[in-house]
Amino acid sequence: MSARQSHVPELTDGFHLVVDALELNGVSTMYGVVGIPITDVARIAQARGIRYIGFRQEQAAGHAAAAAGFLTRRPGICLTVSAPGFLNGLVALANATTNCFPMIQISGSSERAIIDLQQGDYEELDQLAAARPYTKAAFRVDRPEDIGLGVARAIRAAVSGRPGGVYLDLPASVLGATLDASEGRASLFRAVDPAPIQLPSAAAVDRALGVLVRAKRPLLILGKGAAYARAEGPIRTFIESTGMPFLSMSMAKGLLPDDHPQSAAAARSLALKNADVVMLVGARLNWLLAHGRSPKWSDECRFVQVDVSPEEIDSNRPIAAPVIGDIDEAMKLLVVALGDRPVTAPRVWRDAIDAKKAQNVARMRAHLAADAVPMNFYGALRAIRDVLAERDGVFVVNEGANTLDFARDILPMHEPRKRLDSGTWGVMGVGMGYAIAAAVESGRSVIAVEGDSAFGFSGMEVETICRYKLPIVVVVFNNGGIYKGDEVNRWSSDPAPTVLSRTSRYDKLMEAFGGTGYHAEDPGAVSAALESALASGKPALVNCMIDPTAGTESGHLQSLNAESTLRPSP
Ligand code: ADP
Ligand code: TZD
Ligand code: MG
Repeated sequence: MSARQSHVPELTDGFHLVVDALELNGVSTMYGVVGIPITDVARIAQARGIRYIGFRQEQAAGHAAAAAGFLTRRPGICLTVSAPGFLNGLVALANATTNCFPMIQISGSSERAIIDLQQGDYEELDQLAAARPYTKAAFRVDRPEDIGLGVARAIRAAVSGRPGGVYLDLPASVLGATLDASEGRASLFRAVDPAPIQLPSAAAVDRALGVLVRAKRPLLILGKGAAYARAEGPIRTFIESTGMPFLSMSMAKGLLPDDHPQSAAAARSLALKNADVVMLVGARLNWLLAHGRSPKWSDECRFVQVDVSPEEIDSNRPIAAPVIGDIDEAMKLLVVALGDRPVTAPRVWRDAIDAKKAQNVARMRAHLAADAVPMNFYGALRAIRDVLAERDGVFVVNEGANTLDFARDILPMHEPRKRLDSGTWGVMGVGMGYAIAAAVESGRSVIAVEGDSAFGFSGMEVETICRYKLPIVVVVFNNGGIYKGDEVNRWSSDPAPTVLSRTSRYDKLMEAFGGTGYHAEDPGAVSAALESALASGKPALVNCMIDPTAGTESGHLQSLNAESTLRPSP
């Protein structure tokens, strides 16, 4: 070897530094769609032992990353190409931010100098500017030696405080730039304590108990922030020692089992309307809780709110006792404080809730037993419920309108963080991404209960499910439409706006990619299909035929649906 060659420095480049930085910070899985300029990020990640799950469309990959973030409390990573790939992923990043899920979208981008002068580069877009309004934070790395810092800042921004979506822009020139390997190594670091636990003050805890002690009709509402905080231990102790009735928002279901005697789920309206003190634990007073306003709520109701985000307080109703901090820690402090200042939910209130529950449970039982022909939501969901009752650890993913509303009420959850659904935005298209992330991150089985419209938003990811051989059973509730399948277009021969083809055989789509398809027209066929699919642990899809007249427009959200009083007459 000549003296000259021996001085050639060992080199690294932006591609390697990105992967090195992610690995150093504990990232073990990435979701995405590759292409110019980020393909080698995925290859190098695989070479380093980071799992890369390649999707058919970025939106589903992004939803997978978001769900991974919710389930693991580490930022889910979504890798996208420039401009259109970036924009496809941005929907999921915005949805993650809205839902308070930690996620980082890492996107390649084109030549800055050309983008900034709008000279028409390949996939030209000012991605950083486009991402900023929809994210918790957005960064661009303009020099390879800043990659380590950019990754660390992105991680910290995603998981600290209220978690959310973070955008990290990596121009192709930075990915391809080389630098001395030792200089590169020295530029990387592991973020220390990226999500520091915050504690509420003793005064805040005391104030909260002061409000609760005087309550005649207290109610506790659990939201998905409590699920994210993994606070089921102290929450259960608090609820059981106070005797307070509780309601679980959909993704908080299972923190305490739905059949817990203090669950007020089957008396929800009565509980909301009559409560005089409501304690919100990781739940926002947004549209999902009617903003805390009448007529659903009492105007006299006072609030205790446990949340990590101080700006959330007073957003809809004045909060008498804000408790700002991590829910797990806050609930532990509240439990300790109960020792000196016990809170007891009055018996008459609990009895009133129990009486209403008994009525509603009997009514639901009759619906579930009715066995309507053709099969309706009740029959199909009874079958799914009974199969789930025999198994632990199965995830339920759920989207649609009626399919969502009925399944949320009928499928009981017994374990925390096992239900993933349309969430804060009521968004369609999350189903396959959420199901894939749940299976990838946990190795457990997933049942995705999907409206036929909802499934269509990410249906091609069935190929992804098959390619990675994931234990996912997709159940498509085929009622031939958005909400219903029986609308007739009174004005032309085109299908009506809400109509989809009811003759669709979604099961064949799964078969096309090597999975198992089932077609079910009655509850018995649904349970047989589910039993066999879950036992096999292989990808499956049940085309579950539902009466096209069974749903209602907008599901449970009719009050939000603006309808024209001036529709033309036929
Ligand atoms: P849901 O839709 O279930 O009602 P939301 O998404 O509206 O729940 O509310 C979740 C809330 O939980 C957010 O206000 C968020 O700031 C809060 N949160 C998330 N993680 C934590 C945590 N670890 N500790 C405290 N609050 C948290
Ligand atoms: N697009 C996106 C991204 N999210 C949405 N929520 C909608 C459109 C509007 N929308 C709903 O709010 S529910 C729904 C749409 C299109 C589908 C309902 O039909 P479904 O469920 O087949 O999924 P049901 O059981 O037929 O009601
Ligand atoms: Mg439908």
